[in-house]
Amino acid sequence: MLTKCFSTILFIAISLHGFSQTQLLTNVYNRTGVTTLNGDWKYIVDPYENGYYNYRYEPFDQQPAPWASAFFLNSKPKDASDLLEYDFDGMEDIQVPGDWNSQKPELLYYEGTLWYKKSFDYTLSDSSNRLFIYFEACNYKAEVYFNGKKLGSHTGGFTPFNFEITDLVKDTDNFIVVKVDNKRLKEGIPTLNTDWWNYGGLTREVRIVETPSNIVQDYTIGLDQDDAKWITAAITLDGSDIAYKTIELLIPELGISQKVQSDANGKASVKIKAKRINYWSMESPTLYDVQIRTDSETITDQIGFRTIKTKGQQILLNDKPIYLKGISIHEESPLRDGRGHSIEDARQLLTWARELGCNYVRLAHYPHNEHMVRLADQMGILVWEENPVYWTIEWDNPDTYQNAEDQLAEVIARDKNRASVIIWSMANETPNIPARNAFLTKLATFTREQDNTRLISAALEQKNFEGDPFVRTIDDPFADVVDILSFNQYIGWYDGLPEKCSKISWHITQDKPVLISEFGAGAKYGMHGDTLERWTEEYQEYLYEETLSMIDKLPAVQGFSPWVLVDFKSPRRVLPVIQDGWNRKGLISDDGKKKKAFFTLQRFYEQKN
Ligand code: GCB
Repeated sequence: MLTKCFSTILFIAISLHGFSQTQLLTNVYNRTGVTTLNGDWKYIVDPYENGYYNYRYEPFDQQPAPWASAFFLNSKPKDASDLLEYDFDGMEDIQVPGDWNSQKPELLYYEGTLWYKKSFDYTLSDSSNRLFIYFEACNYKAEVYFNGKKLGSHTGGFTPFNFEITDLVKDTDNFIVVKVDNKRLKEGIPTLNTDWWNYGGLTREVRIVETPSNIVQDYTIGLDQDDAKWITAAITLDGSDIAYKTIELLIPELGISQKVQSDANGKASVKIKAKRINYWSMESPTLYDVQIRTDSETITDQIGFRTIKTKGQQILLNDKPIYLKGISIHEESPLRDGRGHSIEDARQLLTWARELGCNYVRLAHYPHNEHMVRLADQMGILVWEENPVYWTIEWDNPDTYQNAEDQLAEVIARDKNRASVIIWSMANETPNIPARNAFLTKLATFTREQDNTRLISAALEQKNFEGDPFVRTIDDPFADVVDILSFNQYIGWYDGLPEKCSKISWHITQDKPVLISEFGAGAKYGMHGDTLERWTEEYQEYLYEETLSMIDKLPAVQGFSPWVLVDFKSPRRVLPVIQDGWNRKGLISDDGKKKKAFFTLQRFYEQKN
């Protein structure tokens, strides 16, 4: 990880460790040697988890000799007299990537276990090579088995994980079985209660990654945030022969070709003085081709170089103040039903954001797929990434904390080389109580240790100042921890009518940049009426007009991300005819039609320099 170790010009750390199965392979997005396992998989719906537990409710995968009825064995009857009560190959297909809810009408509301199976042949192109199976995301809990052996499990629905299968792969008849369980859990991250659809399944791509025996397992390359003339790089090798190896870092357009030697542990760090960098910015999102070469492989990436800081109430990109013209986005496909996962989904969402005039998006309320941040890098759109710590979770539960930390570590590992990502958000609308304060403070400390080159925030809540309903303040100890003070507010929707905005004054005392992370109102596309008639486009438009004029008078506000770009599915939203299972606060309807408020915000952003 990039941390304070870059204070010296050339620093090589020395330690030795092997590849653990859960350590994330870097940059699978761009790697060579990738074979997709997308497409048809067989599936079994298993609400009683009959393929996982025996009749004493003991997990089969913890028995010395699991019965053939354990689904992960993918058993077949040996002869006509053999009793077996499942057969993957006789089942229907399901598409990966994809959630099951939107693919199978009978599974729309299903929350529980579904087993996935895919068979494939695979021959290593070199017998000394290694093989990994990489999941971009699986919601929520995955138990992963390969050729009848357990590889491990993973918790958390929105971040990647991988396992090494080098010693288990055969030339023919491999089978991968994944038990996916999306039951909501009180102790989970997120917990039982959210305002979005709990899409289950192998929701993003699954890939087989073949690598040489010694690999570049991880790297962090970016600008020194204190001195933008320097590029810093930290590289970790993995394999049996990684000590004292020459690693070459090439950035041809900057004339950089720097050799560095790994330590006994396969780690290397270097700091390079760079001339004439075109810094990555919204107007000019320059990405440089970067190569990391070892004697066994070359990794390529496209990386932008920029600094991001705060100074008093300002946010500085490359030392210049910026105003974040944003919008919040859920990861739903704008092109079909269900969870978004494709580059086309990402492109449509970000193109709409661009059309709105945005230079910034809040990716709510969990890490979105990698296409989003890769495209944001290319398009010059700044990104807020969020951990799914939402509303009221089990603040006192150490396992819950660990789960939150793991999910955050995984998204940081995936996206730390993306210039577009400027904010790590710890949480959304959490209660101001001691256990939560301790939890989030620990999470923020962890995040800074992992990545001290970005800003930390969280969507907090506002409250009445000294009991006055017309004066609002942010009175929250976590406000002292964050770099950017963000809060959600729904004056005019959950809190009075739109004209209330003009009566509110703000008592914000923190000397930090302020972002309004949410405001909004529900409107059904095509429903028209008076400005005070709920659910009409006119009400939503009026609320935007009133809120924008309120915000414009607040000098501390450095940007905002209204709720939300597109209507999204939520089982909380049951009002017939109007909601029918959709949160209608989108500026765009679920079938892609722009509501009046879209143009109100677009006009505001046009005028805002
Ligand atoms: C919020 C939440 C968001 C909800 C939204 C709403 O404050 O952060 O997840 O969807 O309000 O529509 O009520």
